Amino acid sequence: MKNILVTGGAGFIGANFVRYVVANHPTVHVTVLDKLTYAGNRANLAGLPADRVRLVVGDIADARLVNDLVQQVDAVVHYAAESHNDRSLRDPAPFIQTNIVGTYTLLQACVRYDVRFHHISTDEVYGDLPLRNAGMNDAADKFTPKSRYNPSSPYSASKASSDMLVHAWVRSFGLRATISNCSNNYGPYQHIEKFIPRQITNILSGRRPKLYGTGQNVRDWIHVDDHSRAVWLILTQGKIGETYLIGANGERSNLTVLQAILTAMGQPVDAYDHVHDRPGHDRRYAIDATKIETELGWQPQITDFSTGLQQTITWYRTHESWWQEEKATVEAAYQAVQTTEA
Ligand code: NAD
Ligand code: TDX
Repeated sequence: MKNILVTGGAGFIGANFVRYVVANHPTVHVTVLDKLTYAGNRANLAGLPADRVRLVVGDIADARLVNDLVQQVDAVVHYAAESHNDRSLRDPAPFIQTNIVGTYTLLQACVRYDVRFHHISTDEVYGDLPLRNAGMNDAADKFTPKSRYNPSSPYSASKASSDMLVHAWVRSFGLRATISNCSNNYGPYQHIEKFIPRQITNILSGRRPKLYGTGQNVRDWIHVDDHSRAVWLILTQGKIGETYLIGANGERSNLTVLQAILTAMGQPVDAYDHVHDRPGHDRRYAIDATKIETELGWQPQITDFSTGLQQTITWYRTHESWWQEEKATVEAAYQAVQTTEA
């Protein structure tokens, strides 16, 4: 792998992946294709060497541009997407266009030029799991590569559709592709509309954190750097046609995570507001990562959530200029649809 195209490389996970590649694989050159939507930010790639990383601003659904870029590389790592469930409930159209039509456009180009393709997806394609009862067998109730697709939101349905396209292009056209479905990421450069950075920046800007519903919903948290390491392994050693699930045994209720943030930031544990729940809110996600652990030898390295969270809080504290300008707009958009519960 000498030249790779990273779509969505100016977003949260894509930018962290580009930084991981630059730091750990010195012979690789990265071209980023990113539309710089509200979620993309040039600043996420600031400071990277110009002879290793090039940013092309454009749309993954632009077939001419995509064909031009794909024929110049050995592999495509496809992160670009509309990624936020709440937005997909308000306006699904860009999710269909980018996540489905955009992925299709990349697949066609990769078949035409016989380029290796890695598709970044989410555990949300499998829908949700029941909340765990005390004494329940751990391994028995997690998502595995054999779990049934059962997406709940327009976002997760569009990602499920894109996964299906990849499967079909492998089987019908011999595309050299792999898929990974990862659990909830946290770390630096995550957009402040998302749960953890929203609450951190609420506290930093004198606002109260907002919890949906009762806060009993469970997410399976993984540090973004562990995700990047896993994707690199799959890209270089994964088996064509296979799906790998990535997760770090990080199940936590939203309330637990919020209270950890409040405590780490010196606030009382009840200093937050309950707001109305997300429609169709998935109850619980949990990943069984046995396959990538046994077949590729991957293990998460950032296993202490409180340390990872503290580093993330410090990052937002020391990068106020990265998020401050947008904060009022993001909160105003939420306020238009979310009312505080009595
Ligand atoms: P993000 O919203 O932070 O970044 C998405 C990036 O894609 C942005 O830079 C945006 O400008 C770009 N983009 C959007 N539409 C585009 C288009 N039409 N053409 C080119 N670029 C476009 O998202 P993220 O959280 O970094 O997620 C990245 C990928 O990882 C997504 O595919 C998402 O489904 C997947 N994923 C995310 C998580 C998570 O916890 N955030 C977990 C599992 C999988
Ligand atoms: O203010 C909030 N309060 C709150 O309680 C927000 C923004 C969220 N939540 C809850 C909803 C979820 O249960 O926190 C949980 C996490 O919410 P999000 O950050 O919006 O993430 P989620 O919906 O779980 O989806 C994320 O993980 C899977 C990413 O956004 C997706 O791109 C990824 O596929």
